[in-house]
Amino acid sequence: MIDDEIERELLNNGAAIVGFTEIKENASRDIAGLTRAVSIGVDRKLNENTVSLLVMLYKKAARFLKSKGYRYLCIPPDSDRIKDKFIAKLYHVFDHKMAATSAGIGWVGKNGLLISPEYGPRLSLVTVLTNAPLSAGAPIEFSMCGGCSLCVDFCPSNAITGREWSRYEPYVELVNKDNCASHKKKSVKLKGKPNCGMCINICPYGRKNFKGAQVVQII
Ligand code: B12
Ligand code: SF4
Ligand code: SF4
Repeated sequence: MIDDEIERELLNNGAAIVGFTEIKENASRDIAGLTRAVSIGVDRKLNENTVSLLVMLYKKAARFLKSKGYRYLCIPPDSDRIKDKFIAKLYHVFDHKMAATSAGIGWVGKNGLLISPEYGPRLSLVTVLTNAPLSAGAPIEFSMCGGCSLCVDFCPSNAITGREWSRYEPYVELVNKDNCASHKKKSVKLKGKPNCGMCINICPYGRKNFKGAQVVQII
């Protein structure tokens, strides 16, 4: 099956996880016809090397889909290099976390990030839209953060509101993006780029031997 083939190709080339989803209800007119999405996650923090790996993976997926005669549109991993281009406009109508929750890879945590049970918030994501007849995974409907509030308590800019995501109320304000962005600008730069990521480092999901957020104690 095409699903198995594309999944194998991506896993063999460095992806940690691959999911498929149907997007016709949530897509804008600009991408009508591309009703399926391949959501690809790599188990690495978002930095320059990770962006290169994600770009290599979406090109693999694109080449594969093209070879089978299907259309595709790759949504790039970060916005920096493509400001003012058409694709940057799509972030607000179609983003990587939406694809990943819809494909059943994980939920959106209180920290506003995609959390997978296996990898926590440590996945960096990329999405390829296509008209290939891929199967669709079962969407994740609710957050599994439970009683944990580590990211809320430790965010240095108080950006994390503590509210919970659900597929039925997906746009509640989880993170005050302005607070986060201005803190990142002031903090230590990593390879010339503003960075923080405390809300990734502190999250217990995806750590070895972790059984569930409810058992977390703040020390
Ligand atoms: C812009 C951006 C930022 C900006 C935000 C500025 C702003 N004013 O908007 C700033 C600079 C703050 C930022 C910070 C960070 N970012 Co950023 N960012 C992005 C970017 C480029 C676009 C996000 C966006 O605007 N999405 C559109 C809005 C509407 O979505 P949202 O509110 O973020 O998410 C909602 C939807 O996904 C919705 N949803 C989820 N499932 C479903 C299902 C359905 C059916 C529906 C309808 C909706 C829905 O629920 C979410 C919560 O409300 C994405 C890359 C991308 N193209 O997705 C990376 C991205 C989100 N960032 C990422 C990362 C890693 C970070 C940082 C950790 C970087 C760092 N080291 O400091 C921080 C974390 C901040 C935080 N806790 O959220 C990763 C997240 C990976 C993950 N596991 O989730 C992404 C996906 C990049 C990538 N390729 O991996 N980021
Ligand atoms: S990246 Fe830092 S400032 Fe932004 S939400 Fe996460 S912990 Fe808070
Ligand atoms: S640190 Fe806790 S509350 Fe925050 S995203 Fe992770 S599990 Fe959810």
